[in-house]
Amino acid sequence: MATRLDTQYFYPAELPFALAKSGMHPMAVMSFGHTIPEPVPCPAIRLDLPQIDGASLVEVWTADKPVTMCETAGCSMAMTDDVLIGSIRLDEQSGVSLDATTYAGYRDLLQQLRLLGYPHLWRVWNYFPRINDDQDGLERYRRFCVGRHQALTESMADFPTALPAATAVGTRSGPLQIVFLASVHPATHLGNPRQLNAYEYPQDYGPRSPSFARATVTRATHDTRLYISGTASIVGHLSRHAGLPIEQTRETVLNLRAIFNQAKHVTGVDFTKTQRQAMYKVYVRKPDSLPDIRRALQDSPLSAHHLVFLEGDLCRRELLMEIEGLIISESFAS
Ligand code: 3EB
Repeated sequence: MATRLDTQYFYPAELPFALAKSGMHPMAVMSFGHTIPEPVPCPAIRLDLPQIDGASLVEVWTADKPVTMCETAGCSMAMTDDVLIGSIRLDEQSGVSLDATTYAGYRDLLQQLRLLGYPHLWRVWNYFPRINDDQDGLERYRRFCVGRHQALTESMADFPTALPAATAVGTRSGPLQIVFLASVHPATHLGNPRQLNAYEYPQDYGPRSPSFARATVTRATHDTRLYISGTASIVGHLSRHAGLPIEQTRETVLNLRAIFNQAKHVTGVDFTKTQRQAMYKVYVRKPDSLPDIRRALQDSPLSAHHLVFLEGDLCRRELLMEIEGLIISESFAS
């Protein structure tokens, strides 16, 4: 039987109790802008991305089967017999460019996944500070894309079609952190018909294109999951509505709808009708645009679901917000 993964949110004070619950096998704990009470029995991912919509929460990933931990080559990983969650932290050394640091991180994590037998990347989250700053004549996000592209083209079979859904968001401080979900089983990666594939962006956006898919669908015994990448106000390859948070939010919702349609078209699952759980993270560049973004979301299908609002920088200067999602369906994809 495939592992049943669960993703839940807790208040930090509840964490020791939640992690000790019988039948819960913790795989990862993620915190946003505050500290996680020590100790935790699994990889702990601490992100300086302040939660801006109220009491801070901790995200906990668990499995319904025993979990094995593994720490090696800077990777901190938790795995069952079919899925693996890991994170790698890379402190940036002075004089070393972000593309070199990113390349080394991706190379090491891909090697670990191959050695351990979980070669299929399902979902990746990338976090690092000063994402829009210039480093030696090239924006740090663009340097990150160069290093990621180099490592993935070198060692990923079926590049670019096997690229997974991803997020890349700028933190206020901290190392480069790459969080990854991988499996012994392949997944299905989707494009968004309203947007050019990011891996086909023209060079106007940097010397190497961003290596990710718009969404990834995974199938297991218990459910089918749609992991939606960080999705912003981009149509084709052009940013829309510079400086306008309400309009950017509406455009982003149109992009999310298009991904739901594409998922139905490709997998046969209507995630809008069969969802058991839906969770969204809304990354907001400037906290003062939160009321506008919230209002724009009130008229959208997202308003019925669990939303977490985090302050973070986006990978194009004009983008003010971005939304990622995880939608779990009761149905089985064909
Ligand atoms: C975009 O669509 C917006 O580089 O991994 C969104 C999600 C974005 C992931 C990444 C970038 C990434 O191009 C930016």
